[in-house]
Amino acid sequence: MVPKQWWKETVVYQIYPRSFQDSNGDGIGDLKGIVSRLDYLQQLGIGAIWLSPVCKSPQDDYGYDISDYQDIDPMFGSLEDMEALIDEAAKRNIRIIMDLVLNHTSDEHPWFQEAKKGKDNPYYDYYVWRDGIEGTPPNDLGSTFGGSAWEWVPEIGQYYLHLFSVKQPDLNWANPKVRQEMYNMINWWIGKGVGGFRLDVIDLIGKEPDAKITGNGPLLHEYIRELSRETFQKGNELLTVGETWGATPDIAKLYSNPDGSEFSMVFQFEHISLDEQVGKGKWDLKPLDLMELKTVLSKWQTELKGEAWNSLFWNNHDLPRIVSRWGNDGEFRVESAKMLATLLHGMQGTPYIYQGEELGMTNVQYEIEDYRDIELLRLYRERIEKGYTEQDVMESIYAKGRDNARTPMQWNDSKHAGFTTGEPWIKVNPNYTDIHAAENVNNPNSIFHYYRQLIQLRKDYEVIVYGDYTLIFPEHPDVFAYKRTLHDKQIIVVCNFRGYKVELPLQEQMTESAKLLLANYSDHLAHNELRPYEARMYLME
Ligand code: TEU
Ligand code: CA
Repeated sequence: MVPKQWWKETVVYQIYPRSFQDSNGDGIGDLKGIVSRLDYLQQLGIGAIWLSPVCKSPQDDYGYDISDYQDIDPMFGSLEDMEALIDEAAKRNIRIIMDLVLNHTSDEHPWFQEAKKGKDNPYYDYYVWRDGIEGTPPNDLGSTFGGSAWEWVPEIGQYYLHLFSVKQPDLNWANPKVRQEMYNMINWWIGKGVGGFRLDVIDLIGKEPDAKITGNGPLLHEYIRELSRETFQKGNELLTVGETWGATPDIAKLYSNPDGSEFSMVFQFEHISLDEQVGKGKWDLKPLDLMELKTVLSKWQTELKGEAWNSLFWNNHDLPRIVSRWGNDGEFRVESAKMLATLLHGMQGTPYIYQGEELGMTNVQYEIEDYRDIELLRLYRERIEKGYTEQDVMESIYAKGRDNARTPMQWNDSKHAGFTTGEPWIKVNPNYTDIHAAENVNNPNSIFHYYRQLIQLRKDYEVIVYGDYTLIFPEHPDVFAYKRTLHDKQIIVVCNFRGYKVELPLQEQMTESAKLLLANYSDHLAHNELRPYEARMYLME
């Protein structure tokens, strides 16, 4: 019996399979490798694994370009390996969340191979085709990965839309046949026993390209409600999380309406964009303003309360590693990694841990030829051609390149960090000799055990799951602090975001009964000051 809304009380771990654990020495992570690491994840205490795509794919966008939704790419294993993973995870009370890429397929998907044979082909309308205008694209819609979002196909005499790479043609969700194909495929996976789905760029399926509308299109929620009715609601308490870059709290109340009509929750990215120059996108940086972070995260905590459900994350396979981004990956790497974890895991919502975050894995600085991601390699070419200096471009790549998250998981200090016995598809971060799982698991004061304790506290104290959120010390320029209240219990979380000691009149918020639940310094000074990146969680009852 699956507990009702179990997904509110669990912590999800994201695996990027290609970089997690290789089992056959080809340098690429695979499903059997994941099975071999389930005991490690069970020890951490997580209840679900979000698996980045493992379906058949030419790997142009490393699996987010799918050519067969109902088969596993041989580089990751077989359908039997997938079924074994689902079963072995279930034995450890861990559910598998599949990554569904419904907005686009690979151009090597049979549907697209058929579609481009001619306008009279039954699959032509599975995709978005438009006439050009005097030999130019229909409009100036751009691809996320650079260049035009329109690609000319001479055999058809038209352009097709691709909001991502040219090898990722957008599906035409206005076509009921496309929607039904997707529903059939999802129900097939539900039948395999998956515990839920992550929906890749799902806010784009309502696009209206002629009006240059991509996210939050007029029919978006109609499509999502049909999708949910035809699939998720037929499953057994599935965790469904939509990736919605353009979500606001009001839109999120539709996406994660408690009536279950759409998703369990969404990934919103407002906090993730706070160190980007306004209107300039991810590559042009500005320092994080802590007051903005406090305002944004508090807004999402308070505005969704009782009406929708938050996801909580710092990292994923597209984002730089948080300890390098907003912590300190040098002198205070361990303290700041624990501080950032405390801030997130004390909040209302379902926390997500990205592989290696629980070890304090850091960003990397490689030579351009050692990078693999289509997005950053295109940025490099484009900006060098535009005359940017190599140093400027590399600084952006070091800070925000997606490969920061995709270097292999660091298991131990043996060759290639125990990730593979072969040559890894991408270099292992050279700091693996100091930062790896074996050291963490054997060290009770490690970041791993700190995350394990945070996960356990969420299981032990329902005030962490269901308590009301209140920001405290809102004006403090260096500290992010809040309290959670449920009936007669209160949690207080205080986090120093700075690399120096700060004063904090904490006793104003404390009662005599205050009990320290967790701290990232083994000894504690007086209540009224916090050391560099110091974090504490108190219980009052
Ligand atoms: O990402 C959506 C997306 O827009 C991101 O690619 C984001 O814009 C970019 O990473 C910013 O640097 C999803 C997947 O998470 C991503 O891995 C895929 O590349 C993309 O969709 C296309 O499927
Ligand atoms: Ca392998």
